Amino acid sequence: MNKQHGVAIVMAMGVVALAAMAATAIMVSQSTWARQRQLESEHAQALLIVQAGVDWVRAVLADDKRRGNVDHLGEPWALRLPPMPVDNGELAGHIEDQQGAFNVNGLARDGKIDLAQLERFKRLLNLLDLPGELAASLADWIDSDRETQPQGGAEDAYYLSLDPPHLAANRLLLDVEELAQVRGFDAGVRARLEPFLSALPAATELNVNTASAEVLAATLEGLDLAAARDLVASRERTYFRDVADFTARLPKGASADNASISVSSAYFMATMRVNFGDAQASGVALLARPDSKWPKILWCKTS
Ligand SMILES: [Ca+2]
Ligand SMILES: [Ca+2]
Repeated sequence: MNKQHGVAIVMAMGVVALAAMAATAIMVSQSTWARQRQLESEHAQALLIVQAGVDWVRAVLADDKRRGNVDHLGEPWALRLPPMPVDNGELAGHIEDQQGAFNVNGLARDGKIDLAQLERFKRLLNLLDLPGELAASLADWIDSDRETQPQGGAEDAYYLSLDPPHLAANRLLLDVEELAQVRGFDAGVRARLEPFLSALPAATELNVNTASAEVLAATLEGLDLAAARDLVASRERTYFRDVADFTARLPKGASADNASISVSSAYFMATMRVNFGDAQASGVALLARPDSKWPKILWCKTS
């Protein structure tokens, strides 16, 4: 074989090899692209199922309202259902009463701190072994003035010293996640505290039928955590029919401010998780249920 012939053969082999490589590369990229497109389409469908799930929750809550005004954990909306099969996937979700949590937005009324509610929040922090100064920082974040609360308060001067600088919000929280911006509410504090909190668009009563022992102990005068747990155990046997039933069943020495408690709720959180094909989607929606009206979506976050 002469040298020229050899070069021609090697080049021809190269051309064939490169053509094959190019063809493979195109096929790979086409299939990745097709795969990507398929995942996007499945994710879009999963999001539609999340939305359908939120509408399902609204129907459940509307139906519950027609059945009566008392809301308790033995009702259908509070059930933890197994994931529901949907075509090519499944939907799992649950509903939580937001008036069973401590509503941080009750700390201020018309921009002014509600001192009784601030004391209750301090009690909750104490029960959870968290520093009491957090109450002052949160109060300043929400109150409309720019004067710093004693013991741990923080207004613009503090937030302007941060990088990047910002201002105190001086309004109600839109969502509990906003606590991340408030002085002292680091990830560890939030993980401990957030299961007990809600951030509703107005001050609300605490639903004693759905509140945790911790929040009950924080809200009621003279009720320690052990007594609050007994009260929850008693509630699991027989829910509280009304506020009078609740106060009659309080242990000696404990007292409630009747204006701050209730046995019914108007705010709920729906949490949805969907698997569809190979895609996943999730959604969280805050729902308001005004009297005899279809529940409203106040906000909905999906991913
Ligand atoms: Ca303020
Ligand atoms: Ca202030």
